[in-house]
Amino acid sequence: MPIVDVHTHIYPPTYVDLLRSRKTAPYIRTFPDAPDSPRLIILPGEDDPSTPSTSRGRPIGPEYFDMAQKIAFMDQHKIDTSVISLANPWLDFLSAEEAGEVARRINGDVEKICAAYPGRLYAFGTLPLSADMETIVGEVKRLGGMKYMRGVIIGTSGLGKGLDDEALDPVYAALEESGQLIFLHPHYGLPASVYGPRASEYGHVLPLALGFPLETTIAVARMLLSGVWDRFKKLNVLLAHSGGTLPFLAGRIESCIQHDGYLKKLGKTKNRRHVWDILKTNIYLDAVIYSEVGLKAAVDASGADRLLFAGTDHPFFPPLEEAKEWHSVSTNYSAISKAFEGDGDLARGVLGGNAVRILRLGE
Ligand code: 5CU
Repeated sequence: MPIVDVHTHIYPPTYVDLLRSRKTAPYIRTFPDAPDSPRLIILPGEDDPSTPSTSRGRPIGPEYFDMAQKIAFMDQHKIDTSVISLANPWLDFLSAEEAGEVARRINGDVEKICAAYPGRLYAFGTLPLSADMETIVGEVKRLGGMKYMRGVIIGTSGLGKGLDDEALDPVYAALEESGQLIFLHPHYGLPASVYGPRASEYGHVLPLALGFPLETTIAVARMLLSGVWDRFKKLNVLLAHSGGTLPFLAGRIESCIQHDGYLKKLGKTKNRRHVWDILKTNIYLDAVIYSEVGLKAAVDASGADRLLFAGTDHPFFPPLEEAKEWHSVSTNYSAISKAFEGDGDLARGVLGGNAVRILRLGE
C-alpha cells in the first residue's frame, strides 16, 4: 500500500514572483542586515515591529518552490505520492480584477508540475474567491476537468464573510456536482488580542498551535449552523490538522445547539443534520496532529477509514537543527504507529489506502 501525503504545500514560481513584487503581507522580503536571507511574511499582523519574535516571518528557500526538493523530501521520508496544494493565504488578497487570471495561471502551472511526475503528484487547486461568481464557478468546473486535480484548497474567509455565507452556495453546488473535495485550511487565526500583551515573547506558538485549529473549528461550526450540509448533502470537506478541535468539541457544539432557546423558537434545533452524522459522512480529517491522543479523537469522531495521513505540512516546520529526517514528519509517523498498534490494515489505510480510495488516485 502506498504512503500518501495529502497535506503538503508549494508556492509555484508564479506565486513566488507575486509575493516578491509586494510590499505588504503577504510578501517575501529581505532585511538590510541579512540581504541574502529572504523571509516569507504571510500571517495577519506578522510584520508588526512591536512583535520582534515573529516580525520577520520565516526563512524561505527553494523547498517552497523547487519540485526537485519536494520529490527528494518525499523520497527521504518514504512518501510515494503527494497531493500538493498552494499554501496560505492562497489568492485571498488579490483584487477582483486580477484573481481569475492568476488562479488560471497557477492551477495550470500546478497541473503541469504534477504531469512531470506521473503517479507521484496530484493536487488541490486554488480558487479566485475575490472574483465574481461566474469566474469562481468557471474555475471549479475547469479544475474538475484536469487530470491531476482532486479538489480545491480554501481558507476560512470564503468570499470575505466566512463559509456560512449563502452567497457561496453556487461554489458549493459546483464542487458537489463535480465530486471535488474542499481541503479546508486555516490562515487568519484568532484576533491578536486573545494572545495577550506578552504574545511577542512566544514566537509563533499561540497562533499556529491554537489560533489555526480554533479558526478551523469555528469555520466548520458556522457551516454546520448555517445548514451548509443540509443543503449540500454530498459536499465533502477534508479538515486540516485533524479537524482543529472539532473531534474534541463536537459533543459540546451539539449540546449547545440542543439547548439554545433562540434556535428552538426558530425551529432550527430539529430536522437538521447533526455534527456526528456530518463527521462520519462529509468530513475527512488529516493526521497532522503530532500525537496519538489527537489521532484517536479523530478516529473516534470520523472513523479510521476517513483519516488521511498528512505527515508533513512540508515545507513548514523544518527542523531547526541539522537533521536528516524532519522531526515534524517522524512524530506523525510515530503517532500513527502507536494509535494503530496491532492493526496493520487500519494503519495502512491511514498511511495511504484511504487517500487512494477517497481521492481516486491512480485513475
Ligand atoms: O508556519 C506557518 O506560518 C505555517 C503556515 O502559515 N501555514 C501552514 O500550513 N503551516 C505553517
